[in-house]
Amino acid sequence: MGTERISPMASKVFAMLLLLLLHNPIQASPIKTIVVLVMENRSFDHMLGWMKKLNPKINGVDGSEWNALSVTDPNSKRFYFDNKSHYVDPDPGHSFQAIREQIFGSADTSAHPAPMIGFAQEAYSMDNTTNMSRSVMNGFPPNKVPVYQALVSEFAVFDRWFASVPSSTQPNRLFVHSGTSGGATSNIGSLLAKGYPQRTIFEDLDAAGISFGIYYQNLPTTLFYRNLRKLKYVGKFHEYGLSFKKDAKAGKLPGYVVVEQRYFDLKGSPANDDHPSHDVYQGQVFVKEVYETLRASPQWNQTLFVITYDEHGGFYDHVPTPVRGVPSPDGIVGPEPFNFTFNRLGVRVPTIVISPWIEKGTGKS
Ligand SMILES: *[C@@H]1O[C@H](CO)[C@@H](O)[C@H](O)[C@H]1NC(C)=O
Ligand SMILES: *[C@@H]1O[C@H](CO)[C@@H](O)[C@H](O)[C@H]1NC(C)=O
Ligand SMILES: *[C@@H]1O[C@H](CO)[C@@H](O)[C@H](O)[C@H]1NC(C)=O
Ligand SMILES: *[C@@H]1O[C@H](CO)[C@@H](O)[C@H](O)[C@H]1NC(C)=O
Ligand SMILES: *[C@@H]1O[C@H](CO)[C@@H](O)[C@H](O)[C@H]1NC(C)=O
Ligand SMILES: CC(=O)N[C@H]1CO[C@H](CO)[C@@H](O)[C@@H]1O
Repeated sequence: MGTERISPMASKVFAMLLLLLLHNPIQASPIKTIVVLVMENRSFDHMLGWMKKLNPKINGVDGSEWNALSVTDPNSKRFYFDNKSHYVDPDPGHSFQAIREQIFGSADTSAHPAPMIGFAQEAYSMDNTTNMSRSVMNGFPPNKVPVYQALVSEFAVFDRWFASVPSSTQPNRLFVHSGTSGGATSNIGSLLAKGYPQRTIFEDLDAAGISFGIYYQNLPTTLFYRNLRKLKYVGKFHEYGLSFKKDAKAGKLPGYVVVEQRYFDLKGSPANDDHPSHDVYQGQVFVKEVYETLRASPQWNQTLFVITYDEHGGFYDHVPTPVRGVPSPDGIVGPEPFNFTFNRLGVRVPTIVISPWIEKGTGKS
């Protein structure tokens, strides 16, 4: 497993890669269990950019990167990328329009490569104290995200992995297991409640005779796929606390495992999805728990664990997001007023792939 450039259609390719790994009749793969954890709303540079200090092959930051408060004013205050992120951050904008401004500095999307200049400016439009502008131009020093620090140094970090849609959480989460958002470019409660109709990797796995299971905490977002609500899949949903450690310990994890985190704070159980303003420390504790559980499982030797993020959550990233040659997954055009044709990707997000079959410290662009 290397970290060669992942094609722009990250999740579509991702889904195919997973199927291939699990179901390759020609070459026997040692991987029999793939575990997927999709964290929330943080960019690559925000979480992992400073890890370049530990491994110069990682396409991260060195502090020379900056955004101006106003992209049209040459004398505007500059915010250089810094290492002072806090565990509990404000929640910057990440709607379709907000992300367009972050990437291009305006509503004009013609620039190529994408300039990545409008993060501080967009944050300023939400908070004119400049506090949020400063916070989007910051990342964590490696020792403040020690679990990722360890995983990045031991396994593979992907530094060319972009959110599938330059928009919010649910369109991107829909992409993860079905390679499309079915036209969604925002979180639309009524459509999510109805469920999205597209075919997913779960039906493909089912058809190929490969087992799958969803270990959820307070809400399985995989239920936003209508097909997963079929009665025959009821037994695929397991309460994380009751079943994950037990199944892992017994060597009974299915072939494709989705671990869903706690998306809401409950009394005594803080949210652990890393979505601002949720505490990143809780996310670290959770990732560590999943990792330790897998490592201790008799299935570890055949396991591939993928940690990725749905989207960048409004935080700066310096790598131009692909804006040319991105194929639409299904030709569906997004709703007005943007009529988005799914011809560009979102901002780069952290992705770490973990397996005993991965060479230590794999990370290059
Ligand atoms: C791990 O898997 C490989 C190939 O499937 C096998 O040769 C090896 O013995 C296994 N090691 C352990 C510790 O199970
Ligand atoms: C910031 O916004 C507040 C109102 O929302 C306004 O009173 C204040 O003048 C603004 N400050 C600056 C620096 O624009
Ligand atoms: C902005 O940050 C300053 C200094 O950290 C703090 O005193 C102030 O309360 C913050 N303002 C807002 C609106 O968060
Ligand atoms: C943050 O960056 C500064 C300047 O490069 C450096 O001196 C400092 O040690 C860094 N802080 C941490 C916690 O890594
Ligand atoms: C989006 O599509 C609608 C309906 O086809 C059309 O009326 C509108 O002008 C389009 N808007 C843009 C910005 O292309
Ligand atoms: C769990 C959570 O709060 N996630 C948020 C991530 O961002 C989207 C917007 O894209 C919010 O709607 C989600 O609530």
